[in-house]
Amino acid sequence: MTTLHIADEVAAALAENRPVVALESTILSHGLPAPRNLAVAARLEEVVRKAGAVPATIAVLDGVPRIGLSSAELDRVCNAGDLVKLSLRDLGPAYALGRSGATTVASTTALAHQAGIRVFATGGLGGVHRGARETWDVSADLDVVATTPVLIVCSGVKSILDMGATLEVLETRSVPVVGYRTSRFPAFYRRESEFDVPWRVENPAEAAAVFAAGGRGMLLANPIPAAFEMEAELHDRLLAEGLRKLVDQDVRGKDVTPVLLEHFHTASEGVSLDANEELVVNNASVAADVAVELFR
Ligand code: PSU
Ligand code: MN
Repeated sequence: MTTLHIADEVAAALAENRPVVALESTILSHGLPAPRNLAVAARLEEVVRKAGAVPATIAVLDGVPRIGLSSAELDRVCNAGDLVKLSLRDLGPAYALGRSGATTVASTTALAHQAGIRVFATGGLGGVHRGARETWDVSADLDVVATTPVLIVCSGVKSILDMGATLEVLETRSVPVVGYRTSRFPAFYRRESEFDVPWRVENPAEAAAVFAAGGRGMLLANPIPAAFEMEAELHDRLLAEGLRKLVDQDVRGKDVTPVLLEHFHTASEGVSLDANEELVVNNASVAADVAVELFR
């Protein structure tokens, strides 16, 4: 199997048993427009460092899986425009064919685990898509979180998905879903969905203890900061429009999430961009606090 390239700073932290937080690259290359994505990437690394952990942004460049990116590499992920979206099944082809790509939650989680990283921060988890009864479109993210002992901090799943079905699959696959200072499952742009979470913790130490005790992957569901929550009315309108666009343009498979996000960003004139940035930054900060507690 292809060997990982682990950045010096990350390798040193792992060797010395210091906290590391993995970050994904698909939200940068396919989820946020340039030049905003690079600014977000820098902020994510900054908040992780400030909390006392080492950031490891993950991507595949010229067939090499990289754990921790230099600023030139981050720049390439954010600006190259030709990076493919790599889920876990795409890693072998990308390595063998020397391709460059951004990693999703599924592939980032798997690579983080392979590198020995236990905590990962992202925006929203992929899940069961609306209409999955016909399309069978269920993100590989769910499978990987069920089989990989990594703690994933996210703001729930986007309301573009079938949230109830996603939560049912997480239960079936024995994935603990734990609310961070909330009893409701967050809905990405919105702090709360109509669904409850089975467990809740109040601080990073409790989150770390739950993860350590369970010995398996878990979701720490952290709502978007209140000041950046999208108004329900705007959110519901954009969602309805976005879903219609998918049907009109016959968008399928791995293009669904990027097309919907793009619609939100342009149609909300940046409101959803601010929301997206702030929730991911907040997740990175909580993930770093939890990682620090894990190593205490
Ligand atoms: N959620 C977001 N922004 C994103 C994604 C999810 O808010 O960019 C990305 C993540 O990388 C996630 C992927 O793993 O979309 C899920 O894609 P799919 O549904 O095709 O598995
Ligand atoms: Mn899919």
